[in-house]
Amino acid sequence: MMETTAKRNAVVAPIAALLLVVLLAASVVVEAQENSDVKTLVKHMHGKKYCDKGWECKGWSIYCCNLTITDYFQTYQFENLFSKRNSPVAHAVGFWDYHSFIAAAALFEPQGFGTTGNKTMQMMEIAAFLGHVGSKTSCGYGVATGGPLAWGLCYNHEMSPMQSYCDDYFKLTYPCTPGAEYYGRGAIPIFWNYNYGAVGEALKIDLLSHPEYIEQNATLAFQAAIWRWMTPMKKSQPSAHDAFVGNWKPSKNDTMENRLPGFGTTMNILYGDGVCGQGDVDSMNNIVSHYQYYLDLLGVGREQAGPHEILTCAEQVPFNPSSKPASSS
Ligand SMILES: *[C@@H]1O[C@H](CO)[C@@H](O)[C@H](O)[C@H]1NC(C)=O
Ligand SMILES: *[C@@H]1O[C@H](CO)[C@@H](O)[C@H](O)[C@H]1NC(C)=O
Ligand SMILES: *[C@@H]1O[C@H](CO)[C@@H](O)[C@H](O)[C@H]1NC(C)=O
Ligand SMILES: CC(=O)N[C@H]1CO[C@H](CO)[C@@H](O)[C@@H]1O
Repeated sequence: MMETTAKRNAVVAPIAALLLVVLLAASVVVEAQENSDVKTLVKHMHGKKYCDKGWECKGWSIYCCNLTITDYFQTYQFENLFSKRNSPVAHAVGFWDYHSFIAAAALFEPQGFGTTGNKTMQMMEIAAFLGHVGSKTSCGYGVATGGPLAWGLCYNHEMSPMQSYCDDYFKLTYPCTPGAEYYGRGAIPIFWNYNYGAVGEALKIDLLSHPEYIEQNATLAFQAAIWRWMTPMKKSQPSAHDAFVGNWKPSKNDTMENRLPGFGTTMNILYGDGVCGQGDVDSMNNIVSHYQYYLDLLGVGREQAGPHEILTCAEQVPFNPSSKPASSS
C-alpha cells in the first residue's frame, strides 16, 4: 500500500500503450453513464470486467465499474453531515469542503474506497469513514445548537498541544525536523513524527519537514485520512476498509477475541485499547453515534449497521496494545 502513489505515476505511460492495443483489438466498449457525461471505458480480461471512469476512478479496476462516490454522495449531503463547520464559533471556518473530500477520494476509489459492493454498502462505507472523521474533529458538546453530532469538521488541528510529539526511537527512519511540531492535524488526526513520516512516504510529500501542510490543505488532510483507512497498521492485520466491507476473513483467534467484520473492528484497528475492550465507554460511543447519525442523514438508516457486537468493539480484544506504537512494524 505504501507504494500506491508511485504505482499511479508509473502506470500512466503503460496505460496509454495499453489503451492503444485494446482499442486496436476493439475490445474496449465505451458506455454512456446514466445521469452523467462521464464515459466509462470497459474491458474484459480473464472473465473479469475492468473499467476506467476518468478523473474519479482512473486506471483499469474492477471497482471503477461500480457507482463512484459522486454518483451517490452530493454536495448537499456533505453540507447536511457537517452543517455547523463554518459557523462563527468553529475552529476551521472555510477550510473543509466537499470538493477536497472528492478530490482526495478519487485517489483511492480504484482501490475500492466507496466503490466496493452494492450502493448500500458503498454509502455505509462513506458514513463509517466520515463517522470517524466527524467524531475526531467535532467541537460539539451536550447543549450545542443542532445537537452535539452536527459539529464534525469543526477543527483541523489540535488546539493546545502540550508537547511536540517527537519520538526519538524513530530517529533513523522518521527523524524529527528541528522546529517542526507533530501535534494532531487532519481529518483523522495524525500525531507523532513516525505517523507523519509514514503517511508522507505513502503520499510522496515531505510531511516530516512540513507537517503543517496537513492543516493548510484540506485535500491533503482527507488523503492522509483515507490512506489511514485503506492501509493496515501491520501487514498481518486488515485495513479498516477491508474489515468494514468484509474483504477480511477473521482467523480463529480473531473470532475468539470477538473481532468481527464491521464498524466495531474499524475502531479496534484505528484506536485499539484507546476505545475498545472496555465496554460501552464514551470514547467509543461518540464514534458510533456519529456513524449512526450519518447513516440516518444519508437515508441508509442506522438499523443497517447491524447488532451491537458488529457495530461496537466494546467486547473486543485490541489488535495492538498501546504500549507499542502500532506503526512501528
Ligand atoms: C447490499 O449488500 C448488503 C451487504 O453486502 C446486503 O446485506 C444487502 O442485502 C444488499 N442489498 C441489495 C439491495 O442487494
Ligand atoms: C493540496 O494537496 C493536493 C494533494 O496532495 C495537491 O494536489 C494540491 O496541489 C495541494 N494544493 C495546494 C494549494 O498546495
Ligand atoms: C492467537 O492468540 C494467542 C494469544 O493471544 C497468541 O499467542 C497466538 O500467537 C495467536 N495466534 C495467531 C496465529 O495469531
Ligand atoms: C468489485 C465490487 O465490489 N463490485 C461490486 C459492484 O456492484 C455490485 C452490485 O451493485 C456488487 O455486487 C459488486 O460486488
